[in-house]
Amino acid sequence: MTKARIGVLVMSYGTPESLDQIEAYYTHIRRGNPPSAEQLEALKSRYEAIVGGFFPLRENTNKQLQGLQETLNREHPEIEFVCYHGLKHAKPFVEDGVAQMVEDGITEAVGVVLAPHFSTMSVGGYVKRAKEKAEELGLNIQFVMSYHLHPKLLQALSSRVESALRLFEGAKADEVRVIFTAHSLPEKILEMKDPYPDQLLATAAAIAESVGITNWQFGWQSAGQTATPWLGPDILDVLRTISIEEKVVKVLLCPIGFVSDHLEVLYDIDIECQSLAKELGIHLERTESLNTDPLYLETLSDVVFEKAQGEG
Ligand code: FEC
Repeated sequence: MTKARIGVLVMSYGTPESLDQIEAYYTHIRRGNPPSAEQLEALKSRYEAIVGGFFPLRENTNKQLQGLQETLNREHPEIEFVCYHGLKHAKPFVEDGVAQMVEDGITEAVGVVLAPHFSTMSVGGYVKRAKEKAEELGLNIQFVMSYHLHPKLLQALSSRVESALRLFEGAKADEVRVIFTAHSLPEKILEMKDPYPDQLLATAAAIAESVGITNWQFGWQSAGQTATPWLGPDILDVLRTISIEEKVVKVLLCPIGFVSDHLEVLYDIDIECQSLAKELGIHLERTESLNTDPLYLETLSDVVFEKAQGEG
């Protein structure tokens, strides 16, 4: 008997592969509006400043996709799972991934985004594009919408918080302020009753409970430079406020909205937040990114398998 074959569309943000691709990438993010020369230079210099290679997201996403495919096929040998990239702002685009599946003869598929929390503007955007292309090509595809409270995800994140707290040698229990962060979005998502902020707070509260910390809060990061207001408080303002008003000197940042090392972690936290922390006299640490943590890959494998079985 031949095995059932299921395609998995692994959707993620996408990144340029070289400095000369940044303009096209940025233009795509800005829905076809090219950035000004100053905006382009500012973005280029952020990529050039990050440690660990210019574009680590590409390699990390490749490894996550490979790891997910291996985990799925190891845990469910009765099915053949084949994973495909579907990137939001770079090639292969979400639509390319769907088209490739159809070309390869796949008829049943599951889509999952490498971001645990649902927002109409993030996960909703990926799903809409994949659905439209799948309908056009006659592919049957189901989507995982969020997995922010999956026990293995919480376990992976909690153990990262515990390890990073040990970097504050000699600190008393609850002396370190733990700040959970995620990518900000335009405030207008609140009018749409978007679940994004509540899902993020639920993840943060579950980690805090499992680690046994009470000294924690939430902050938004990486807001865009647009005329419309974005969700706040911004993490840089949070650092200033807790330093000035509460005299906090030990801070651990835990970017729960991201699953990989990339610009928003390696620049926005490791360079921008770290430099402000130094100015303020704060000892700042960050939890390690999930990248290919087996618990994260098992989380993805579980939610994809459940969806393929018509559950979840
Ligand atoms: O390392 C890399 O090359 C890519 C890092 C990267 C990730 C990422 C994830 C998210 N974003 C989300 C929302 C927005 C909205 C805008 C926006 C703009 C940018 C720009 C860059 C960028 N984002 Fe991003 N994002 C990453 C990188 N993002 C670069 C453009 C310059 C800038 O504003 O900094 C505003 C778009 C607009 O102008 O309309 C909104 C969300 C996530 C997390 C979920 C996900 O991964 O999809 C939400 C990684």
